[in-house]
Amino acid sequence: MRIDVVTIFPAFFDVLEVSLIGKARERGLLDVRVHDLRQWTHDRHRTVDDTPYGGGAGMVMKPEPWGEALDELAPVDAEARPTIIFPSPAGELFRQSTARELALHEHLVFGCGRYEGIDERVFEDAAARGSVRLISLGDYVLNGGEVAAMAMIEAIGRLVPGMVGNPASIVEESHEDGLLEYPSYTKPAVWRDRAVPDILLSGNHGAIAQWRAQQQLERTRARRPDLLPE
Ligand code: 6GU
Repeated sequence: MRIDVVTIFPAFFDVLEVSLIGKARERGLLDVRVHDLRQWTHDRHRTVDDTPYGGGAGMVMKPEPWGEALDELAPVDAEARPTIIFPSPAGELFRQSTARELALHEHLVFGCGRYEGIDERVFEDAAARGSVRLISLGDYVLNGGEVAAMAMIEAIGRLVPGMVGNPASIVEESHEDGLLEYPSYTKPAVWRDRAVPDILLSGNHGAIAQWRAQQQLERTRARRPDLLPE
């Protein structure tokens, strides 16, 4: 999978090198390229934003550098159309199912804007080049799309076929089956007077599976009742 990231803060993405994604990169499964939006400016101050038409607080990202970035990374006449993702608190919610779906795409382009926004015409221009998605991490506000893009790249990247060492570990994690994960324990069997639940030491795999499923349900009911059907 190829991922292009356009940002005014390329340094945010330096840690991709050392993470799980860094390994995938070395193995050629993931090709992540980070681009400084300012390379597509032409004035002495490398300006990327301006005051909003109609007034109001904050600055809006100018369309011209974005247009040139997209000309290069997602040309209108290309045979393959990328999926162009703009992290935005005004977007659809990012879920495990979103990550699963996006992990199947060949080419993703992330456009990281500041939270006051990008000139609306950029989204229209992008739609001529690929399929545009505005995606939010949740109902809170970050200063810009960078941290959100990092989270999405990690969630998507680890689902790219060949990425995680043991595919069963993906199937068993939180959200993959719509429920929160069951509690985990390792040695020692007693630690600071706290014992591991007896059932896990029983060797009865059927009973253990049943107990874990029950734990998943109880935790989901307690912490995330919104995930359960009525
Ligand atoms: Cl995707 N962007 C910004 N700026 N803030 C957010 C977000 C995204 N998701 C939640 N808050």
